[in-house]
Amino acid sequence: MQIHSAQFEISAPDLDSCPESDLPEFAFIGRSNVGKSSLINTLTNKHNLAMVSAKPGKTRLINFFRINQKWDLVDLPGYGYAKASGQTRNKFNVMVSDYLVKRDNLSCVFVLIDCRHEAQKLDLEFTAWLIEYQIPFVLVFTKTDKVKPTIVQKHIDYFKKAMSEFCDGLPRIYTCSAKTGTGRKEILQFIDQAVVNFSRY
Ligand SMILES: Nc1nc2c(ncn2[C@@H]2O[C@H](COP(=O)(O)OP(=O)(O)O)[C@@H](O)[C@H]2O)c(=O)[nH]1
Ligand SMILES: [Mg+2]
Repeated sequence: MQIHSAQFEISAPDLDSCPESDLPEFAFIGRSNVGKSSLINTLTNKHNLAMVSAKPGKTRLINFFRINQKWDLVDLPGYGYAKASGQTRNKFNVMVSDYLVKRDNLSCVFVLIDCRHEAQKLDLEFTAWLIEYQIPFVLVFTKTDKVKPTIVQKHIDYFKKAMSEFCDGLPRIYTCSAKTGTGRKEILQFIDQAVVNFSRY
């Protein structure tokens, strides 16, 4: 897929404030610092598109970007937002889970995982939660340029093994590097296909 246009659309503080839309949505989520903004910029070829999500006050909002006038990329707040107090964190979780569970035009969630670490409890818990709620998702292991391919593979295998404890099949898995552009083509190809299937449906 070629990216012809990518524009920031709107930020929403909760599900009710999300724009009405019939276009398929692809939501990106992961722990903060996982490389989400970098991946969004790489995918869209816009080197400060996701900057808007990093502006003070926007990091805890659902940010919508319209791509090629055909689909929406949705930047979700990082889960496990460590600095938020109990009440803020709770509100944030409700907002994200509300969006993920109830958004009708959500096509797929991209769960970003830092390939440099062994499977983290929070990431596993989140994938288990997605499975429980039957929300379609794929895994994206980020920052692959930072470690040797054997380490990347070891961490992917470990994650798969941990997931097999609570899930039958396994999700689609991608690897990416915002530095080298690895994985960009494959991820965009997957979205392209999902957009076609979504229109048919
Ligand atoms: N080497 C390398 N660094 C990356 C990559 N992706 C992100 N980073 C760096 O990791 C840090 C966090 O990235 P950012 O995209 O802001 O993460 P976010 O908090 O998930 O949005 C920044 O310093 C990025 O430059 C990558 O693929 N390779
Ligand atoms: Mg960011």
